[in-house]
Amino acid sequence: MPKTAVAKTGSKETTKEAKKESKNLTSTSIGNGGELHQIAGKIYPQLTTNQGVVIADDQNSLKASVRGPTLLEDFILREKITHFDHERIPERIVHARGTGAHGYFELTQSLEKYTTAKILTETGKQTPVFTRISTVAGGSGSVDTPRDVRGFAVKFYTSEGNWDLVGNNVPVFFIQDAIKFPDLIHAVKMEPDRGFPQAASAHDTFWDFISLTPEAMHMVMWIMSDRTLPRSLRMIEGFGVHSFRLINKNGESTFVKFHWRPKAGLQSTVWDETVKIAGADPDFHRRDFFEAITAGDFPEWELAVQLFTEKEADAFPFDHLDATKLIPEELVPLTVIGRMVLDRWPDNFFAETEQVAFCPSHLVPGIDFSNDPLLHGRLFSYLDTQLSRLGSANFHQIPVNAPRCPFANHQRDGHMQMARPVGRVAYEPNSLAKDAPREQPATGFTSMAEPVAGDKGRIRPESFADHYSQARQFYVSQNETEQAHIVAALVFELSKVEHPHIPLAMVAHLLHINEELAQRVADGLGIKDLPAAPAISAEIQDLPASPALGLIDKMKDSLAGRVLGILIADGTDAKVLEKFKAAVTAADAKYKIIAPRINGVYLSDGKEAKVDGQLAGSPSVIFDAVALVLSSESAKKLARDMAAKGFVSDAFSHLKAIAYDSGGDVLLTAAGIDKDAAVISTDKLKDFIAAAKTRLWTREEFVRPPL
Ligand code: HDD
Repeated sequence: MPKTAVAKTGSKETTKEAKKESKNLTSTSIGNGGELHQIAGKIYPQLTTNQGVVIADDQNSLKASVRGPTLLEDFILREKITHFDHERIPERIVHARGTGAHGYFELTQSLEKYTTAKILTETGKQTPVFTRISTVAGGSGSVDTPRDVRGFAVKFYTSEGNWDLVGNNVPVFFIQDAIKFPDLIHAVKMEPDRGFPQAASAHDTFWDFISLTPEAMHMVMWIMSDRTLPRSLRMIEGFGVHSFRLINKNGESTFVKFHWRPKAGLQSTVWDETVKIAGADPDFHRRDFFEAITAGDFPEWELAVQLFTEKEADAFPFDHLDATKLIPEELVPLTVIGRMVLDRWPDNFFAETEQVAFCPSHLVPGIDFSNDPLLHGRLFSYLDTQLSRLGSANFHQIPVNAPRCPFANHQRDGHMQMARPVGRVAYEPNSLAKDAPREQPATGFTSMAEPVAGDKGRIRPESFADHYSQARQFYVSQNETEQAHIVAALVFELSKVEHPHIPLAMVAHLLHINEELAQRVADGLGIKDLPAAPAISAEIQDLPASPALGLIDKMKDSLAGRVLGILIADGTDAKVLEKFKAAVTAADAKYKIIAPRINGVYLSDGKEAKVDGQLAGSPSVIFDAVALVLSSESAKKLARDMAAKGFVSDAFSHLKAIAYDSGGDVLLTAAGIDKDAAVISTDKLKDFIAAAKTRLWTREEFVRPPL
């Protein structure tokens, strides 16, 4: 027996700790429920095969002799390698990269007048949820921060069955009909002949498709805004996008749109920062979410609804069944009806975040679909994709997908069947099993009895024809900075396109949205002669600006949930540092100490500082604001260090507040920073805290002159 595998089994250790540990371990590891054994005083469960056979040696495969061939007989080796070979499942064709968490939803205002759904009528009750937030285009190993829409999918484990609200952080979509979805996704994903770019829309095929799809123009305005560059997953809005129906006890229907609004307010990064974050921390959003939840700083959203009748909908100047349109809040105000708190990180990423299966077709009685043709295609697509992704019609039995209310029917068998139904009856109606599940006509799910008439055909309604009015409304609702960022994004993306006719076609569309926008983008691309705007069939309306569509004004005037980076080095004034840390903590923010070395940094009082990050691996892009608390000696040395100068100049370029003491001042000078209102001495901590809550937008014209 090899030395490494000395495993004494059968120890009957009964201390409290041992019992606790065995409970934890056996509850999370299938097949390890057997006896405990002890190595070096620590209690472990026995390592076994999947058949429960205790393994004596997990370090060496079975050989014919000491230097001889490995034997096929080694069932332990083969089981282990076979399982490993099958560990990956097909990643989601879209939204492959995601981060999920458990939590609860609590209704604060009943919608009893509109629906029978208990989740929307029982106030005060906490319903468990699992929420997954994702990027769309990139693979599961792609970075967290490309310019991309974020998926916002919530599974409510209601007492009446699972309800999945599968939305995005943008309230509209690219296309009006689901039949175009494969084309859209093929266009945005990496180009098939070359296998790049990964997680990026800045390439020919995406913009080719978009330039030939006028209905995408409204969504294009949203994705070119900073909404697609979130600072944190805790700081994005969520939208159900489609209209749904609520059905009350009299069978009456009211249309509804669902909105999630983050308690932490909205916040985005600027493009240059986003690009650098991708290198500094590809898991930036996942890590941020993990750190917030495990620190008890739970992400929270309000759920709000827009409610409107069929008659009101008929009077809208657009068709609410068209997913490229939103309903301005000025037209139908939002009513907050509840809140969602995410308070538990999953135990296992694969078991939960990867295997969670959302389907817009998962509805509960009292909620119903509208006739949005995009939604209807989705009702098919998600169930279908789960079958290929999870490999079995029994995916609903995976714990993260299983309803938390009783469920019973006569569906049987199939791959990976976990249930063990008893009895001889697997059909209904039946007279043989009195306790078999039966239909419930009074309380079960019924579809709204909507009258339907008309000619069958591959038809697009005339009411879907206006593709530009809301795009225009979005653009005029942005402030100067936000507009400048949209221009810069379009110029960046279209500059990556190799075929010149494509940017030209895009500029032509932009002319319908806003002439100044089109001109600025054309200038940025070096296009001298503006193209003609494409012919259109619907008149473009000048809709009033809607403040709800902006972003910067939705940033919260608070440091809660933000993270500051404090750059220190040998000799940092311990008192200044302490005062600074206390002020940040009092403002509800977190901080991380960054230094040239992770260990052995001594402060002015001779004590060793606890350092969270080494300078080269912790650039300022991963912080909301920074402080430079340095001795003059250290500052002089750092003044020759590009990582230190980059720390400062990036913070400045990304419009962040910077606090400095006398040593910090030396570094500011070395980095060539001209002090402005948000570069503040550590003597004025209050001013710094106020400045750190936002960004100094007026600085932008000095660091990035608008196009
Ligand atoms: Fe989709 C995943 C959101 C249109 C087909 N979609 C997926 C996810 C989100 C959305 C958040 C990830 C769910 C998760 O975390 O597992 N999708 C949307 C929104 C849309 C939309 C808000 C428009 C309003 N999707 C859409 C259409 C189709 C799909 C029109 C197909 C006809 N979507 C899928 C899919 C995915 C998916 C292929 C991939 C993985 C999955 O379903 O579970 O079926």
